[in-house]
Amino acid sequence: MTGPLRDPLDARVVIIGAGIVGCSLADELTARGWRQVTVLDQGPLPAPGGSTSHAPGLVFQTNPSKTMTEFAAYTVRRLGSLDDGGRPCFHPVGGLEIATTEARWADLHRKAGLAASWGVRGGLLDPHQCRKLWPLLDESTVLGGFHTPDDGLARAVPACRAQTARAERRGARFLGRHTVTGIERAHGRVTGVVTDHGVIPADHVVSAAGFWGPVIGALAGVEVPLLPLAHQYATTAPLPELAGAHDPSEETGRPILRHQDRDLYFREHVDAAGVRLGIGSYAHRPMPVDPFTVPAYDDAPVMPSSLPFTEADFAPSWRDSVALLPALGASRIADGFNGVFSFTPDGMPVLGESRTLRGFWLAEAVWVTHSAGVAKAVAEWMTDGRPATDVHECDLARFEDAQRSPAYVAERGAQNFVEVYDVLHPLQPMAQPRPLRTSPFYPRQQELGAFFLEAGGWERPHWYEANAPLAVGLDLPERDAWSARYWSPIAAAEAAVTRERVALYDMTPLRRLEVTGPGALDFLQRMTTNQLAKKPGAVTYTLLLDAAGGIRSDLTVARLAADRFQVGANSPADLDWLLRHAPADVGVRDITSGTCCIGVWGPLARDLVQPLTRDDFSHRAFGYFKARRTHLGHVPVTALRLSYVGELGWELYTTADLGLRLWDTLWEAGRAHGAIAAGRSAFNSLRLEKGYRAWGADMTTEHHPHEAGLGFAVHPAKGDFLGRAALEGLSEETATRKLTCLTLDDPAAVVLGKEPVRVGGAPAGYVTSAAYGHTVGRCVAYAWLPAAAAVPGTAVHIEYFGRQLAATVAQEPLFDPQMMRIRC
Ligand code: FAD
Ligand code: THG
Repeated sequence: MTGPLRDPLDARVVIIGAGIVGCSLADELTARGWRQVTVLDQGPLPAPGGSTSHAPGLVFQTNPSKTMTEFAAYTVRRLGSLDDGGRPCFHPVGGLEIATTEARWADLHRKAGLAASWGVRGGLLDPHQCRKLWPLLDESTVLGGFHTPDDGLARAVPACRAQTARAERRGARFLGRHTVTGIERAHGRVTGVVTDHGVIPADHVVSAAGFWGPVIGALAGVEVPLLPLAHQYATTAPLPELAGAHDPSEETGRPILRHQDRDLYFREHVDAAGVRLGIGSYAHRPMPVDPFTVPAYDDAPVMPSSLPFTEADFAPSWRDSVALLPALGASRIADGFNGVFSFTPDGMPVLGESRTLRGFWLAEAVWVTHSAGVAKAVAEWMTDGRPATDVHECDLARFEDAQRSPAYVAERGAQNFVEVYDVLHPLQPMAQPRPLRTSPFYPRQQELGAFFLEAGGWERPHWYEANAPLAVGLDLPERDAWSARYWSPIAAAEAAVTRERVALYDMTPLRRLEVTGPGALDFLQRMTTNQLAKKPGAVTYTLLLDAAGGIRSDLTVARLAADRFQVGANSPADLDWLLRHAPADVGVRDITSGTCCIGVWGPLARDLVQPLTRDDFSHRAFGYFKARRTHLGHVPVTALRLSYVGELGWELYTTADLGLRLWDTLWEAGRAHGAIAAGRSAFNSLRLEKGYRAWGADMTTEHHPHEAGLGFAVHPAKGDFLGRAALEGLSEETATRKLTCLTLDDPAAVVLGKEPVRVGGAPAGYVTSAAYGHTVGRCVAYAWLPAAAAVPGTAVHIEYFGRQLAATVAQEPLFDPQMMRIRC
């Protein structure tokens, strides 16, 4: 334990794994003054035989995730500044992704937008310009390319060596040929690491064991959801066509090249013998590897992470390589191997401290590309309690129970390998395993022709084909092919019915936590920003902040009894966060799976619900943001009067066993009022018109409440709460950037989210979420913009597939600012 008298800088850290992640983390921790850092590896240093030891080191920074792009950008800067024997550890040769299909060429336009959103330099090139960068390209097969001059090649082993040397100068120890065989623990904390050379005491243990993560996790009793897979990498014989252009000491010259339509990437290897081409392929069948049976370093033919090259698997990739670079036809594969590294169910790394074993950290499933950025974030997490960058997409706590089974991890991991270079629509679900989680209403939803997409393992209706007749004759603008995917004009009809009559929404996937016990009120008061000391029956919208005032989540808290609260939350990380902080006299429990919820919303919601109960559901008797227990027909329900879609109505909760009965009861009662079932697509449109934020997309820990337009939920006068001190002196007036409501000028234009926003032609921000506002007749987009631009009336442009769409900053909310529809 880190005793109270010990200097925090003397915390004893053991990092398992001296690959690029372990070495980078030792560097970052010692840079922050931590001086008791030990790095262990079972293999010899500096190339102990993990994935890093033979990584070709291509770094393409642009990623749909802002977080991942920032990790990569930091890695480029960090490795570029590292010196290994007088040579840098990063070559900024640039990156070139080429398109040979129309779909890819369109996607590269979208990618150029992402790059602009996250601040990566890049430009689209015509085939001729591509060929100038890569003379061997068959220009006739190429439609165009995306060139990113700051991407390049990381020299992973030299980067390990340089960071090791620097960390050692600051006091860190690196011990090769030390195999970890156990994790010691006491009272829910790590106390040490068992190795074949004895026990090393530790206050923190970080598993940076790459694809061996599940093995180390098993020693600690912590599930590590990743799947090791082999990936083919081959090198050609020296190519005379490439010779001469390079200085051999530079190792490489031309941009790294991606041919994603054929799941291929290329780099040059320059040495005294000439220039060879390295070819990596994701085109082959998934080849999973059991990390528990990987041979030890001395027993492995080459290295534990390097399996024999299976030539037959590479044959189609060789043909595709020759088709793209015809000069290869005269050459051959000289060398190859099947190299192993990690894939996760969602393609993102697994970072953070286990809640059940404190002091046990994971930094797994990280590419060389993101290594230094991840190391910085984990080091900040360990030393300051939070990373500066929002890491919710990488957080170990993001997985649902149903997403941690070995079967799920295996299926999704393999699928992520297959899809790694695919053109992926942001709404595109994975095919398997589905359906996994269904609400009790699922059979009725199927009867109504629900179109399901998946989130958190849940099947969620996006619209219902049964409503198709309502969409007939609607005058809707034509959509482009991309924005028309996973969308239907039926959603517009569902939105209209919600505004005009009443609709049923399946809110079952909305996370529900129960917080109970004598200390429950004090606990929630301390954890959240708003005043919760209200009578039972009150519902409050409130925020979870971290110590720096960053938004961890937004919640609704219903006080159902003096010491019982129902919390409407966002991700599994909310449960994790509350459990971490809960004192002994408070119980926190996730009740989502055993319960269900229907939102009944629209001007006729009261007409639908009132006849089903003897309780008075009038505005006077059952006000806005109030809760009560009642019966609707045979079904006991908890009713919360609130609405994320901005209409009169209730969220109606009951236990899962009664779910179908609740649905049927409401459905029957709804007939007289023209009620329909409506899906997420309409839901998202309605909530954006109303200006309601979605945590994770619109705001994260990188934002404080006043910037995000959520200052109204912060009540410093109620007493102390986590993050309060950090908000002191901050207000809407002091905010330098703001979450801003935009509407697109052209009523036919649509954007989907993450597009760059320009003000006066200069990059100014990015779209967080967007949807067509069917009531306002325009696309609504929320965006982060500098405060100076966040003034209603300001003209901006949103880039969509290379086109600059005119948009205007609007006064928010666009719909019902007087709350006439809700408070009635
Ligand atoms: P590793 O480098 O695997 O390090 C983990 C270490 O933990 C190992 O050295 C291992 O010996 C040690 N260890 C495990 N168990 C124990 C134990 N019980 N006791 C002690 N030590 C233990 N990434 C890119 O960004 N760009 C690319 O172009 C790229 N190309 C790739 C091509 C191939 C063929 C492969 C295989 C991977 C590629 N990657 C690429 C992925 C990248 O190499 C890995 O994601 C990255 O190197 C992982 O680094 P790491 O430090 O997490 O893991
Ligand atoms: N329902 C319930 N809990 C939830 C959500 C929900 N928790 C997570 C997430 N969704 C929270 N998001 C919101 C956002 C806005 C509102 C409710 C939940 C909302 N806001 C009103 C407003 O801003 O005008 C009320 C604010 C107030 O009166 O304080 O209704 O969908 N159960």
